[in-house]
Amino acid sequence: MNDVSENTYLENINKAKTTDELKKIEIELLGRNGVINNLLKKIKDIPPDQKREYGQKVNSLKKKIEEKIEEKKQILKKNSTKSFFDKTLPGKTYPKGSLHPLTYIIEEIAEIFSSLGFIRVSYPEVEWEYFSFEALNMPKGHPARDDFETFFIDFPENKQYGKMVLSPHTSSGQNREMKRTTPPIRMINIAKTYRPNWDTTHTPMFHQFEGLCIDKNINITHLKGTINYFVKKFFGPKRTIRLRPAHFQFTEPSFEIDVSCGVCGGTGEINNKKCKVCKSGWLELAGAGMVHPNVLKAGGIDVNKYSGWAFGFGPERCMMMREEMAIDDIRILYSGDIRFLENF
Ligand code: FA5
Repeated sequence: MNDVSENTYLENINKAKTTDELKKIEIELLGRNGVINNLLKKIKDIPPDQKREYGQKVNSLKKKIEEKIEEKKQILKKNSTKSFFDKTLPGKTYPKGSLHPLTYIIEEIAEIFSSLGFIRVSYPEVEWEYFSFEALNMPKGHPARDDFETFFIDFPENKQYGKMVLSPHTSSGQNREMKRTTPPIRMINIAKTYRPNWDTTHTPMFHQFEGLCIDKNINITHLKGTINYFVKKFFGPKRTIRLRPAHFQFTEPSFEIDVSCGVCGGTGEINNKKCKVCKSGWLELAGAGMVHPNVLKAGGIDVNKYSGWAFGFGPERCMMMREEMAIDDIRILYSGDIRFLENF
């Protein structure tokens, strides 16, 4: 019996994690064949003049052990009541989060085009002016650049590529895709785009998906067929499209694509009154056209061998034009309003 063994006994008591473990230690130390009793049994072998001191030491150790065990019992009792767990109570429920509704729409769009063999890509959100404009047949100072009002980045200008901008449209990816790969090209570029607008149909950050198809003998019928396929898959078999002449510097000829209104069935009227949603039976959906030869040339494509078309849609607008969505203000999508988001 020495200080080392005394410390070990007390430490073991301290380490006990459960009352069962403590009980086991108590038996080992204070039980009939335990440490203390064995020490007491040895008293007969102690010289008579040392017996008294020996007996006192053993009793003092016994007392310390008893006190420590009692103290530990109280601690374990307190802890066990604190962590009492009633398995029969109903579990806690936490509100489930979900992806933003537009993310689901984008995935759906990507899947439709993937089924037609279009490869999904995305190009820089912060882009050089060259890819957003020059490569798209819009040289510096060209008024058509005003149509894509642009956020400029405070960054040193590049001699070859000009200023840095927040990409104002996914058409910026056309030149990059032409340089990344060779025809046949089937690109679907889905990305964030930016313009300083804010009203019921415009937000400063929005998305676009850009289709680009370049191959031998590509013509407008392929463009119409592809968009028609998309519209029927996305909006339903009753919806139809029409192409209206328009102007984009990077396509020739160019079109606006309209989709028949899902609310009035494309008639423009409900109960002899003008349809409030479309007013005409048609909703404007996207810009499109045959890729301008200058754009193909800037991408290193042989214009005598290849032709192509491109389109650019806004997925937010597509979402709004779905009958079941009933969204009349695009800004709700980015308002962070949980009452709206919870519906998806
Ligand atoms: C363009 O951006 C062209 N790059 C489209 C294109 C691609 C034409 C390829 C030809 C060939 P536009 O500015 O019309 O075109 O925008 C296309 C679509 O983006 C719009 O129909 C609309 O759905 C969406 N859009 C444009 N600005 C915003 C905005 N501020 N907020 C939400 N959606 C927008």
